[in-house]
Amino acid sequence: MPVPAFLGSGRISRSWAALDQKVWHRRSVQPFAVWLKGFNSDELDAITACGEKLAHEKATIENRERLEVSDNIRVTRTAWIANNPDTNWIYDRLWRIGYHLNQTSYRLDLSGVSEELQYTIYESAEAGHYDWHVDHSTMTPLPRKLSLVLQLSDPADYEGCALEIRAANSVETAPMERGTVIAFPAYVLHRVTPILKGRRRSLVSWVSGPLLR
Ligand SMILES: O=C(O)CCC(=O)C(=O)O
Ligand SMILES: [Fe+2]
Repeated sequence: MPVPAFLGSGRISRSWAALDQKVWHRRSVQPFAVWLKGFNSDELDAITACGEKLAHEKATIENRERLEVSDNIRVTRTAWIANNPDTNWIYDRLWRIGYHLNQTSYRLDLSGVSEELQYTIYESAEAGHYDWHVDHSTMTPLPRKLSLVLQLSDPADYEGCALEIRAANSVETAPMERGTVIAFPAYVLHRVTPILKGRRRSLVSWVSGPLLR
């Protein structure tokens, strides 16, 4: 899938203040921002090994301030990667990537990654998926402002299971290349379409900050 030119990754050579009004407008309305090759294959293997060692639980959704399993909305296995000296490098990298993408795209007021990282598994055997939802929630310790999704799987290892983000009048598919980080504001509607073949893994992280006002 061709990636639009404005979604390119790499070093930010100019500060956001230097963006002219047109460029700023184009960047601020994009439904998601992308950082290609955020992690190399050894690092992705290490994250996957770390996630595989954990106990995987059936994922829940939030309904009236309670967490519940709801198969018609979400069939996913999840585990939580805690922040410790062995895993801190993953938190650090995600924060740096999220920070830079936010500077050039959304300019939300962010303070850091304050929740554990969600290691996520979609299995074709159970038709894993996650229907339209937003990540913003009143139940998290701090407001989720920016969602980050790291593609841990090679797209050759599965079919379906596309991360789709709702734009104004269209639905956009996020890039699937292994190592890509996709960022979008936590109140933006998104979904993961049913997995048809194989297994897909992702790492989801939320960057939080002061209350929206
Ligand atoms: O796995 C993905 O691509 C996204 C998952 C997601 O939206 C979530 O867990 O909130
Ligand atoms: Fe989500």
